[in-house]
Amino acid sequence: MTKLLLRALAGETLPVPPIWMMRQAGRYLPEYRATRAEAGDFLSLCYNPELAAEVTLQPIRRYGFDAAILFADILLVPQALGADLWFVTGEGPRLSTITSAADFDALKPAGAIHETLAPIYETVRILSRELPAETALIGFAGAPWTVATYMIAGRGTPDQGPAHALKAENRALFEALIDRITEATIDYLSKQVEAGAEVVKIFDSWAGSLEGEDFDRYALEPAKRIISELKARHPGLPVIAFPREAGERYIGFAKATGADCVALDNSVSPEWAAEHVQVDGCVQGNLDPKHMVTGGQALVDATRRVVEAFRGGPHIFNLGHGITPDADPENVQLMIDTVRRV
Ligand code: 1CP
Repeated sequence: MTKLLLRALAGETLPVPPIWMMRQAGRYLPEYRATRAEAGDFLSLCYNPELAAEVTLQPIRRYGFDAAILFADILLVPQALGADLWFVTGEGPRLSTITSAADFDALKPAGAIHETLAPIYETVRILSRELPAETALIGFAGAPWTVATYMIAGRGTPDQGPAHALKAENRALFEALIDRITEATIDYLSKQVEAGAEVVKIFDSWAGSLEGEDFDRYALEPAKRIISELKARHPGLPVIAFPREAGERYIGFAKATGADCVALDNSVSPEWAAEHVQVDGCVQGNLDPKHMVTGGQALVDATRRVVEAFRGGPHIFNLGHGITPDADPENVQLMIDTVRRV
């Protein structure tokens, strides 16, 4: 096993950590903007296997990252389940909402998602042929809670209020939705693995708004179910879990869910995470993405601090969240050079 990312995920402590970046294919890159314009719009890009593979490869060519992440979106699963999905320029995603039993009953069964998602599997097949031999291919999906927050509200929300409200008012319906997304996610990720994904990552971007028992029931339990089913179908498959802003709940999350690696956001300090989370195995993270905008010595210092903090155990270098469209591509190169030279 020579790919650095797979070695770190297997628990190896490496002299230089493998590097990739959340949202590494994205609007901060002029070549991404050009391909997206060629595709017409964001969803057309996601469903065009040649162009989606092209934007996935762009940051690999430019920077030589150790991993590529499939270009797609977590909101394709709701669409494949029958929700309407569109993107409003300058604002973000919009979906038809799930607020009643009738809305839920109109959704398709989990097994019906592949008709819509077939082009995504084709993108994975193209990538597994075209990526350099040393680059690992990461497939992904949103975690059930995060996907549910968008399906219930019909958009991104600062506090996930509509999802918390449905959970309080109609728990049976809320849980039926979580279950449907969980089943669809297992099938979706499983097909990505069959098509050539070597690692999968589960993005629970809004895990931090679940408290107490809700965190266990709707962040931890669904992750555990997805991971155990995937590992039963694909023995040895490495899984990265990202319960963003879980704070203290990062502790023990990998053990409790069976994840091989926990991705850390930048609200926790790398020293704290090394002591409390990396003790259980590989961690990924967690440079503040703002450094990709501001650059300079502060970027170099913060990058070194992350590398130093996690040097004693298995680590995948990454940002604490996605790179933003206003980032400077030269700062990404400076980060990479700093990681590979410290
Ligand atoms: O205008 C554009 O070109 C669209 C911007 C964009 C991009 C580049 C969106 C819309 N999605 C993506 C791709 C994407 N999304 C990837 C591709 C791989 C890569 O990382 O390079 C991945 C892994 C995602 C995952 C994703 N989508 C998450 C989880 C990670 C996170 O950022 O917390 C979430 C929450 C989404 C929803 C979504 N899609 C797009 C936007 C702007 C959003 C956030 C919407 C909101 O909350 O308001």
